[in-house]
Amino acid sequence: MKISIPFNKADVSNRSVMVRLARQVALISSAVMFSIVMVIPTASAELVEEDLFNLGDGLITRDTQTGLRWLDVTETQGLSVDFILGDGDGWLTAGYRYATLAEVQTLAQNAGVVTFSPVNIRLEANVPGVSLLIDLLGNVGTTSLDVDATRGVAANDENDPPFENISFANFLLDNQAHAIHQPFAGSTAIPNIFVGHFLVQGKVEVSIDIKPASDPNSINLCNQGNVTVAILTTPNFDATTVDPETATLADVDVRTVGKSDKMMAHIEDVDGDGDLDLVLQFETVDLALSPGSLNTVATVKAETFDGQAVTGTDDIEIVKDC
Ligand SMILES: [Ca+2]
Ligand SMILES: [Ca+2]
Ligand SMILES: [Ca+2]
Ligand SMILES: [Ca+2]
Repeated sequence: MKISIPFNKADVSNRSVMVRLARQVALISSAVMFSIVMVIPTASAELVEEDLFNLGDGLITRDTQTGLRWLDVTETQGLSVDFILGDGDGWLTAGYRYATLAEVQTLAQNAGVVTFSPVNIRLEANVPGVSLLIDLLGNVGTTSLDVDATRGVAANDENDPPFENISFANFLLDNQAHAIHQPFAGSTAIPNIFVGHFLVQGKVEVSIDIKPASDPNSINLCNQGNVTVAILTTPNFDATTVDPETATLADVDVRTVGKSDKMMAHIEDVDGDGDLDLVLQFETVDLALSPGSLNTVATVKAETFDGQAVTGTDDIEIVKDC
């Protein structure tokens, strides 16, 4: 049976079906390896364009360094932030989320953008990374922008011919990269045809500090005590949203004590920068770590209370094994 689903932004139910199909199609696509390597800017990062709904649609850009899969911004063009966050079109159900500002910046760097201001990229058209991002993620731009307008993925602005631009207009709601191109004029509810959304699939990288206030992070595996790990709050991530019950360090759960198995986890501003961090204790002897060069980092894996996977790593030094 041939399944034909019209692409119509006004028809929410049809597009929701498309999103539900996306995972299946993505699996099929990756199975047949129908992907084109667009660029290899560095030895460690490749941006690979992949298909989502149909062979050759190129709607996904996979960053091999971060593991994130970026949805073309044109797929969410003209939608409001509230519509996306209300799971309109079913992107959230399909495992997509808003990228963080840091993730967008890393993507730009991996595309070869060398310098940009913290929020906006505004570079001349011949800058390779900007053109590449537009090639990969699509263009929700217009050719009649005001020169000073906040811009997104826009090419060949007729008012400003030397420039192609990618910028992140409104980092609303905890610095998530909601929008590219044109301001929302303060409303997340109003759709705007010049707005696309940076949606990604993949884990959130978080900052952690193993043994807060000590460096190097020496671990004596004979020690009967605990290793303390802080998940740090940053402008892009609120560590207090992490569910301690889901957290592991080197495959070990957070230590529990007492008759009621109370978790050794608490919230504290552990680095004294004014925001609250999550502090966790893990039993040292249980850690799945080995001495020598085998383990030079340790990884915390966890989920937020609303189910987003997060991961963070920090350097360690095993000083004694038992
Ligand atoms: Ca694409
Ligand atoms: Ca430390
Ligand atoms: Ca902080
Ligand atoms: Ca803090």
